[in-house]
Amino acid sequence: MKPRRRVLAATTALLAAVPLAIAAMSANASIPPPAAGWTQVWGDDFNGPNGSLPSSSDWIFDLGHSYPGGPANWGTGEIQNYTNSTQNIRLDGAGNLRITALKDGAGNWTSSRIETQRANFKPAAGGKLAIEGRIQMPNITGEAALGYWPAFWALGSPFRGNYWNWPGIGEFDIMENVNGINSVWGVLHCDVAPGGVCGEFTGIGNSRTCPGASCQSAFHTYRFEWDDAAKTFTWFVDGQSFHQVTRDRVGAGVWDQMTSHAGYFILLNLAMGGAFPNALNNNQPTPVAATQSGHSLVVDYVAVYTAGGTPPTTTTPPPGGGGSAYSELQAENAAERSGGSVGPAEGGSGVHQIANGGYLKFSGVDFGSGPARQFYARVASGASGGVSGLVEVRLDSRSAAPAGSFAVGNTGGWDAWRTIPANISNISGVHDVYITFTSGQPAPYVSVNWVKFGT
Ligand SMILES: [Ca+2]
Ligand SMILES: [Ca+2]
Repeated sequence: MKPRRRVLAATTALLAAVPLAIAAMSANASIPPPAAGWTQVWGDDFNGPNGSLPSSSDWIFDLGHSYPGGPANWGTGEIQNYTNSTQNIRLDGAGNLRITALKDGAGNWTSSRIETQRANFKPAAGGKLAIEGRIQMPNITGEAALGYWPAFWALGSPFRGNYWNWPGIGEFDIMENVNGINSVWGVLHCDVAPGGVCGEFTGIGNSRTCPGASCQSAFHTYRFEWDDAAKTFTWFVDGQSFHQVTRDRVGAGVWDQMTSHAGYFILLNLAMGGAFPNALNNNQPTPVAATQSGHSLVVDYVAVYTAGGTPPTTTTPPPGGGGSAYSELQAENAAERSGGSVGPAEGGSGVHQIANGGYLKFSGVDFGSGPARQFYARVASGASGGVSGLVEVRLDSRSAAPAGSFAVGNTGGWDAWRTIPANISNISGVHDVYITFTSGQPAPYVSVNWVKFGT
């Protein structure tokens, strides 16, 4: 969401030296094999026919001027309308994703923003996580670039479906840039805003010029590493580290708040205007009349790697329930079900169109010593306007008081899946888990793919 930020850190960039222009590197490479000791756990090389969209099994398209019910202008003051038109976002047929900002005849800007379906990128306990992308920023500088704001970044998973818990859930800005300046910014957002240990809305950041050819004229590799053993976050450009934040700097409580949830999702976007580019334009609004339409953020690949550590224990629930509370409990495998119907969901199955009074029972779910404090459900809803209801967690009895719940209404359609978190009272030990559905209207209001718990 990247709210109003970085006014202080940003000023240093104006003093950055202008580097020598060097011939651009090759336009496309494939995802590099992991270094020794590392494993690639996810990636997109953006191979596909020219003019096609990036895969919706990997990416969610963020549309319009905000998340549904989220802060206006994506919390940053950016002015563009995000679309999923291939005019704004497409594969180029040469192995790259291109996100293009366009101004129409009336002066309105459009562009695109995507985020990974997966929202659980994190290192194993004691291990490392790396998020890496090979990217060329929009190839434009000077007055014609005023307002361009490309970004490659990650947000903590509890943000999805909530949208008001920033920055405690954590934000890693792996690569950000504004106004065609030859610099990459790396920033951590955390704790509370304004203020807090991350000094919001600026965050804890640093910037540097791109090595060799400018950030605009060539591809560079931007990488973020999270080391759970050393308790550090480190930012790199072309293998050179330029920023690091340690747990000691933010304190164990803030560190744990942003590292103990289910993990992070990755975003790519090209914003126009907003607080950050405005701040670097002498606090004058951007874009300006001279800002040139039609330039693209070009992404060769995004890849996620892990190394070392102890992987979390995951057990496959036996049919009918059971298993770990911290793995996905598939709705379609519930030991008992009332309401809804089993059907396809996201490549697997789910329970569709549940209404008031429905429930799912999972028998003998093991929370261990926990305690679990988070509940997540993967849900979708095509409910008509005004129709909503609760998804509730109850232990050991359908009539027990809920341990936690969230409300859900239309998510954008019965296939528009979202992971929605809720706080729950501390749970440990083994319990029968009932997911109950309560609404004031009789119409179906929610489909469920799976549920799980987190500490
Ligand atoms: Ca590629
Ligand atoms: Ca399922």
